[in-house]
Amino acid sequence: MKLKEYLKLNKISNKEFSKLIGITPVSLSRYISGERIPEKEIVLKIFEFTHGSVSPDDFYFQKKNTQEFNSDQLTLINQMSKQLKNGSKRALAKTITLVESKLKKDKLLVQKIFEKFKVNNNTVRIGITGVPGVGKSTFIESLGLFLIQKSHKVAVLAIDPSSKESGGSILGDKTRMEKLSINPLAFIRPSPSDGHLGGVAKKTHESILCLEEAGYDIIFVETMGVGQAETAVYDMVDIFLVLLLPSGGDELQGIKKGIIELADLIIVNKADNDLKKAAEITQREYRNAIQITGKPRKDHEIDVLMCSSLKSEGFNEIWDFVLNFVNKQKKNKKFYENRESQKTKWMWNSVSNNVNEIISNEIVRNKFILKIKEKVKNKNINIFQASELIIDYFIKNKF
Ligand SMILES: Nc1nc2c(ncn2[C@@H]2O[C@H](COP(=O)(O)OP(=O)(O)OP(=O)(O)O)[C@@H](O)[C@H]2O)c(=O)[nH]1
Ligand SMILES: [Mg+2]
Repeated sequence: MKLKEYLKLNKISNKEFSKLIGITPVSLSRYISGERIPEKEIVLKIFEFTHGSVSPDDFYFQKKNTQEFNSDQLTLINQMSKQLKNGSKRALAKTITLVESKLKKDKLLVQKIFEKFKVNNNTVRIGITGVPGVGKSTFIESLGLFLIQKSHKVAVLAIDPSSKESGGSILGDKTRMEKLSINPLAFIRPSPSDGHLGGVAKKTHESILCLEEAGYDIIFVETMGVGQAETAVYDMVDIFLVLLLPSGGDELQGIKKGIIELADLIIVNKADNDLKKAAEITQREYRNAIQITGKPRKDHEIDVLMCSSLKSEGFNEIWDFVLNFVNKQKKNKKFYENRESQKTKWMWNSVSNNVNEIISNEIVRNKFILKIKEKVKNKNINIFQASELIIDYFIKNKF
């Protein structure tokens, strides 16, 4: 990073820093402005004092500064942030589209918009999983409407296992939440999974923050109970619900066993009409099963409840459980710790996404990499050497 950025980020004055490395403030400001390039010893000292954040390259190569916005762009950012804060659905949809964009210029805009976001711990982020057809969308629609009646604003991020070929998300979910999607106090966004982590949209965490900024205080994240997506969603929410079908005596359903262990609450859906009896049996079975599997996480007793999403039955009990859970977590500070550690996970996620993006952009057109590929093909070098050379190249030139 440039020295100017480093000093700003670490709140170090020019005077202080020049003293640290033993030069005059005037020389330092010349180095910062690029008017002069420092001597080798000074460059090394700066490298050492900044723990490698400011490297020799930052003085010798003038990278195009893409961080600066012109006044029109700044006005646009301010306008968008304001509209978002006022709850404009248009601004919200636009911001999430920017969040999902892979373009560098959009990423910079997103960063700028996010700078204005305030921490909001008065929201509840709810992850919902279960096998296809268990009724996740119906459940979210009914519970969502139930919560809107209690004066909440409800948002839904449905992570679609969209096929790579179509490149888009299945619209089914939106039509399945017919009533919720037209409600002024609700916002539904199907996110294309982009083939990442078996279905989790890369940008779900960022999208959640946008929704909260726009005033949505209950955020549902729907995902299917079949892949790795669950653990990723689990890492983004405050409470994780697993929906089950009434299976009346069947052993564990077509859901991965590990997913049950992630559950903060298990809900047997479709407890209505002729499925009611089967639902009661499933409830009993799972209540027994969770006792056997031992202590739940988070010092919290998990439970198995029943509901009918079609008939909107059982929601009072479910919502009481959710509120109780969140309040307890807030009391013992786990809620805040959890959100903090999720931020760190988000950071690493973002690092690895960016690194992957940089690498995959280069793989197809970089002459050096193509040469290495050729060498491997001709058996001039082995895979270990090739991977080391490539990593070395990226560290020196691209990161
Ligand atoms: N009897 C009954 N049927 C329900 C209930 N909830 C959902 N269904 C039905 O189950 C079917 C699947 O519901 P969805 O809400 O689309 O299920 P989903 O889990 O979101 O499915 P995917 O998104 O494909 O994974 C639909 O035909 C619903 O009408 C319920 O409480 N009772
Ligand atoms: Mg669904």
